[in-house]
Amino acid sequence: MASTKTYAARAEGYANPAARSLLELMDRKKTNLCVSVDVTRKSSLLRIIDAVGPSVCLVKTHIDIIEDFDEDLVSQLQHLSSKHDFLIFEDRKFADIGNTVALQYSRGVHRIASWSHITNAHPVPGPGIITGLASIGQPLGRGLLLLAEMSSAGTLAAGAYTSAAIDMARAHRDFVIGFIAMKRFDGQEDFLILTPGVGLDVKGDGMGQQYRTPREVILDRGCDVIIVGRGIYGKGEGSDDDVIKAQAERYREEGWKAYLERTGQNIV
Ligand code: 5BU
Repeated sequence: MASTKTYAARAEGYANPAARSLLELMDRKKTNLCVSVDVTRKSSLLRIIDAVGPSVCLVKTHIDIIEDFDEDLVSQLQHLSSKHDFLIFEDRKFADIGNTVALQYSRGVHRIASWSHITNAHPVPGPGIITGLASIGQPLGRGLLLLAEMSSAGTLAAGAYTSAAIDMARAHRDFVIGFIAMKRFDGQEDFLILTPGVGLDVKGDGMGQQYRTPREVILDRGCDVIIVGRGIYGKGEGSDDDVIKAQAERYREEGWKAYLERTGQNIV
């Protein structure tokens, strides 16, 4: 059962380099926290990432909301990734035919595949979306997550749609490393489950987002990585660094405690 095995033990089961690196570094850094940084200025993005860096395994970006994006931002992001030992996840949510997503992933101003270790896609177009993204990402050692479920109220990604997403992933295990989902699914294969909609202080945002605690997500639902945004950086372009650092550590501790309990490693 993937949910009771340690991250380190599961790393060995993955041929995909991004999945392997992620699990190894989660074990090494003792963190299952991904911080999602949804700010619009390059300076805010880099400041927040530098502040949360010691606490995270993964930093999630929406690069298309940055108003002053440039090549230097990518260099600095890569520098922070080495400095603090975390991977980068561009939450691009690709959703087109294979040929188009291959271009969106590799070209344009953002050239996502060149710097993002992990990205994600909606299964809605069918398996061609995986073939298209894999043609670019696989030679670079990248990994893909499929959106099997979403955290927002009223999501259509449920039931038969979710089952079809799992089947698509099973057929492409070399490149599809897991899911964005709200719970672990039964099955023989080990997939990574990354889960947004995590907050300790509020239940929603008035725009459909629904929050659960790290404990509910990691311990009760068997997910692997908690994705936390505003619960850590606050509002707008972000709180002060010391507040952000303290919040990141608070979520890291909660997530890690739940993982230790799940895997029977809790120190009494
Ligand atoms: P928040 O500030 O913790 O609510 O941010 C959550 C982030 O996760 C945000 O970047 C969303 O785009 C992203 N997200 C989500 O909230 N729910 C989903 O189902 C998916 C992504 Br997929």
